[in-house]
Amino acid sequence: MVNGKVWPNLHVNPQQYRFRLLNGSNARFYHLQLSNQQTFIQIGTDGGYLPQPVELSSLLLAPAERADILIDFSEMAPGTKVILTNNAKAPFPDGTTPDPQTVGQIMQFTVINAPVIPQKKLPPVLNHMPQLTPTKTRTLTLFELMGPTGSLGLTLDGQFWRNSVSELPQASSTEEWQVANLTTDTHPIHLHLIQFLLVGRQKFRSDDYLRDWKRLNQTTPPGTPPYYSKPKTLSIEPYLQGQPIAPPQNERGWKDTIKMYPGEVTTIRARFASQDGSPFPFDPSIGPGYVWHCHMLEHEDNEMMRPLKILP
Ligand SMILES: [Cu+2]
Repeated sequence: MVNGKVWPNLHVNPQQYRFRLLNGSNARFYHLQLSNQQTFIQIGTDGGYLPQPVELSSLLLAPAERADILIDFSEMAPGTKVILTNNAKAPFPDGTTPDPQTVGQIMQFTVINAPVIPQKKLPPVLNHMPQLTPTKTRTLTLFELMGPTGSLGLTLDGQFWRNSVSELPQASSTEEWQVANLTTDTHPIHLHLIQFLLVGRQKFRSDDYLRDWKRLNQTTPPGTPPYYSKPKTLSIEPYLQGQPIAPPQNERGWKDTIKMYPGEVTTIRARFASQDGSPFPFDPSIGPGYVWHCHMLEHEDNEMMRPLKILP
């Protein structure tokens, strides 16, 4: 469904169009492509322009992620129909392939007979990203609570929403968050209040880390309810595998929601200040405070959300 319509058609002039995409689905990821295999250009992410325009043949968009893209219809003859398709498995990444006749189709464009409007050339540089230097590093986990008959829910660091606040960044400080995904799903992790930068991702021995993390931490009280209160940090360094994976070109802009893949540690740098680095024009330490959470609705409403309190 696009803007409230199922499989809509949009008549387009033979020219370049700008589309601002938001994945508003509960849990479904979209891996978008054009049916004529044409490439398109991404110019923006969640929080503004990318450093440079990025040419893409496909785009993976998780729930709550945004993308600012340009599609050029100027080379297409009037009457041409192009379909925006999706082949992302659900749940992502190991679920079932979408039916090409239903959720495999998003919308159709039909090129109409109209004069071609010459397009403006894109500037080579769209935005300048700052170098963020962290003064604190946190290692956190995406953690599935398992019971004798299977999953009991998804959590951040094994904690419930109601457990005391554990993420309390100082206003105007920069923190590096290394988030180890110990589950089998990709989670779009969203921080409120600020935009952050992706440092990179890296594979790690998640089974060994999970085993050692459970040894280090005890459930409170043991058994039921099976949550972890004030979990201790387990260094991720000894478990890392291979080389760090640099951010893809189209994830090098400001983000507030980032895909965290299974078996990977995702590292972000967050400056708890205005986007330009200046102090907030308000007191962010005043309640009720903020949150960070997975943006899949069924996860965030089942404990995969935690308070985020800013210290003055
Ligand atoms: Cu999730």
